[in-house]
Amino acid sequence: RYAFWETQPVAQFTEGSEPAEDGPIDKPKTVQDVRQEPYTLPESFEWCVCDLTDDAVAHEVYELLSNNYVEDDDAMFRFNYSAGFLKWCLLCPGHKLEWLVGVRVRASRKLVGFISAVPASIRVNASRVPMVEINFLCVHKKLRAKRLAPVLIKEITRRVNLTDIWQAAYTAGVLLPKPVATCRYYHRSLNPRKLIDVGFSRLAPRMTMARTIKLYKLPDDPVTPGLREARPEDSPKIAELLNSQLGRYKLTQHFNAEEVAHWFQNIDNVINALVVEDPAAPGVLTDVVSFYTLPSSILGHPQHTELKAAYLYYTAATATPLRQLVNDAMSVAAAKGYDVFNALDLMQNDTFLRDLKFGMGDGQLHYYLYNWRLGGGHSLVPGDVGLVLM
Ligand code: NHW
Ligand code: EN5
Repeated sequence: RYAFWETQPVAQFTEGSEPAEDGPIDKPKTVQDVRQEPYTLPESFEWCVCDLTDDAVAHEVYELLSNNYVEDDDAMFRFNYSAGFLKWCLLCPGHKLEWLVGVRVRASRKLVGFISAVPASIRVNASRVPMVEINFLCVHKKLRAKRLAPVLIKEITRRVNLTDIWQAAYTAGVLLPKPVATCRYYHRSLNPRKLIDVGFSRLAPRMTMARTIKLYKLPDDPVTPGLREARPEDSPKIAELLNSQLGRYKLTQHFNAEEVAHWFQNIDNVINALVVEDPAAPGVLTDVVSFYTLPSSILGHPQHTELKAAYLYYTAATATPLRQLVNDAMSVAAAKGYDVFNALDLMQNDTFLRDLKFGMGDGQLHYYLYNWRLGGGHSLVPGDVGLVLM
């Protein structure tokens, strides 16, 4: 069934009696044990490092993904990560250019494959493990089903292992051996007319367009006193707030202040991070809410070409009701012209999805760990997950 994944140190569907404790699946190895030579590609291809600090290269990666990356089940929409977004999320603290792996056609130099890794401190139950997050695995549509993906995966594994990191976290819409958790996408219409026009959503039975637009109307401005954009100097306080709130989950990321300064900043059309500064206690931050921008191309529509989507990133609520915080973030997004606000059912999100008029999407998101087993083969429920990948 899974010719490649059956050979990898990942939990398998067939396992019966797993060890009771969490821990690595592979026997311990050292950097000396790691193969020195890159894996062999078919003769007509070659490896390259995609130096995203070079805007021309960032644009090549953008073009590859824009034409060949993830689509929904009915091939109506395709993720269209912007070049600026790719630079932000792949040139993060601790990034290594050798982990931005490309495959080019030797003859033409055309970029036809990509995979990335960025470092992250991941906590699984009681263990804090240095890992990488793997993302943006992509093979050009004309080169599919030729077993190039396993070569990309083995090569990035080798490059990560060379730095003495042995575990990874990744998410995918497809089912592979074996998810640690499975989450669902939820969608909140901000611009229902356009969503209906392009087939992203439908007019509910017995609803008119006018009533639908009214139903989804949001306030022009946020209502929480003290809500403002996060600033670089907030980072130590945000880190404290966030890590303490993320303490409740079984799978999550630990952020240091430098990482917070990167992941919780405000870059137009890339990332928005808001904080609540207690109006009664200047300098005290009580809440955080953030969302990232990931448009989708609308495939084959005569008028509309792009769906502007915001994705809820991390939240940390201690003084403001989570529901109000997220509603404020949605008001901000609506005012900025986003068409839809998306969220997963992880963290405590199930406490507001209904009230805030989110509807369940047709997509799932499976969470995976490489070379890390959950004791007893137990999997997590969405409410145990406090990890959001881009
Ligand atoms: S998930 C998004 C992945 N990208 C896309 O879906 C874009 C559109 N599709 C494509 O570009 C986010 C191709 O279809 C891809 C597969 C490249 C997906 N993850 O080359 P073959 C991520 O980026 C397995 C993992 O012939 P292809 C996370 C498949 O099951 N494996 O197929 C990435 C089969 O193996 P099997 C996937 O269609 C995490 C084999 O690939 C997969 O031309 C990566 C077939 O290969 C997926 N999304 O190319 C793992 N989709 O066992 C990281 C298919 O069944 C692991 N496959 O025979 C950790 C590494 C680091 C460790 C460090 C310690
Ligand atoms: C790695 N970081 O399927 C990520 N999206 O629901 C890779 N559906 O947008 C993994 N099919 O339900 C990504 N509208 C896996 C997801 C791949 C993309 C995907 C789904 C998520 C999606 C939309 C459009 C469906 C079009 C037909 C959807 C219904 C929304 C509606 C809004 C109003 C209230 C009811 C629901």
